[in-house]
Amino acid sequence: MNVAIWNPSLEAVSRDVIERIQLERLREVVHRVYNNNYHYRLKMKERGVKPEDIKTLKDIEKLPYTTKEDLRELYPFGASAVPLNHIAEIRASSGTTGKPTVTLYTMKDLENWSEVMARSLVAANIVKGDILLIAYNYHMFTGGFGFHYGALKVGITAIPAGVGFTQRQVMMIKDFGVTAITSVPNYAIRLAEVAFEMGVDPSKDTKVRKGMFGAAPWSESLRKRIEELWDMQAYDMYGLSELWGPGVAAECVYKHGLHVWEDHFVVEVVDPRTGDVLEPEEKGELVFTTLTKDAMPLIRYRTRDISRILDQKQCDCGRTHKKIDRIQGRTDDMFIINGVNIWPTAIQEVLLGEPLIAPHFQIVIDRENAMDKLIIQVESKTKLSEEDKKLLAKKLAYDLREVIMVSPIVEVVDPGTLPRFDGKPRYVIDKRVL
Ligand code: DLL
Repeated sequence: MNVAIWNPSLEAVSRDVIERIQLERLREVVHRVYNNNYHYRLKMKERGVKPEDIKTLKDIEKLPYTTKEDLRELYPFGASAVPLNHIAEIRASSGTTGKPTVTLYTMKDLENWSEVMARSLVAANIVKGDILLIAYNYHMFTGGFGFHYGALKVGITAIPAGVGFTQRQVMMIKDFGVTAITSVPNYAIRLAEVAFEMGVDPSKDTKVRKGMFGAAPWSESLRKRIEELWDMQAYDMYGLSELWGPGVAAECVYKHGLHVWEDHFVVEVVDPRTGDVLEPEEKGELVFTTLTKDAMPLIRYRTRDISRILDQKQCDCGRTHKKIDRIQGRTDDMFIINGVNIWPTAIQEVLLGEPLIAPHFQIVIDRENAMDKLIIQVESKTKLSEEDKKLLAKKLAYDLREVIMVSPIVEVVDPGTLPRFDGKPRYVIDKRVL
């Protein structure tokens, strides 16, 4: 297997060295926020913890958590640890409710962000010589710029395609000889769909053989679909705006978990209800402490993303940084049907395991006679007779029940009838709250 490493002197060092770097940086960042940010100083005082109390990595557990609500309260610049004239870039989340969360970057941040992005791209074997279509939004979203900065650092040719104008994107893929693409996972399907409409078979008529996808949860079955449609290797990329953006953790060519760049972040997994720290392999909420973020360091930031730290066996790629499992969903993405917790990715996994089904579905939750009703609408790949639709729906309802423990109503609909998303997909329509 072709294993390229961007920065072996930091990515493939012994655990001792990584942990030494982490402890040194952790102590430094805790001192820095305590001295430069009234919010952290107050929270640490409330907990009775001082910077000098951080003597080992385990002592991180003494520190208070930071939440999205904290960041909203600190809008716009209250989470900053540097004077405003040191800020090189300001971004803000789209924020569906209330105030957006702001992320600030100094030049040092942009340099470090480029570094973790370079590592992530190279981990997915996207290297100098590749031509990368960046089909992420380039406005306030971190996807477009993050990949762009990383690509420039590695020497990859970047095409800042943005989202939408899908026919034009297909044309560029063909005409510019694009070898790799990056986008939200569902957009890779959309691109293929439009390519076929234009008489272009992505697996035969394009040079795209690699892709890196993230920004929304996706399943192993969706990965298989993308890989088949494009004849490509598809890798997972994780990140969030509060921690620069993409580039927090990335899959290597072995596709068995995502390496967290541990010289920049300390990762913990905690019980989302109690906040108790969990052991490796135990599933819970990811919590990150930033070690090198300059403008806006974050201490024990609660992501609401569900995953687990994988057992510490060294990866065959040679990297020694800990791996996390693919994101299973968010604590706030999960919905509850008559008391049972369900994540959309579990539904996606079952639906796409069925070869007759296209990767487009919608989950509608409604209430009838005080009971919740789960309706799953899904497109077939080709147009089916009414009778075949019913048979397929019945089979899917049965398969889903086995996995999610709730009996859904499945409706198989014609190809091309459900909404498409160029950005993050919105799979769930909850009519109980409308
Ligand atoms: O989505 C940054 C990003 C851009 C990551 C491009 C990867 C690729 P936000 O808009 O702040 O930032 O959204 C962050 O998206 O907390 C997760 O819930 C979700 N997410 C991000 N990557 C993945 C992934 C960007 N690989 C939120 N799998 C995170 C599942 C993901 N969910």
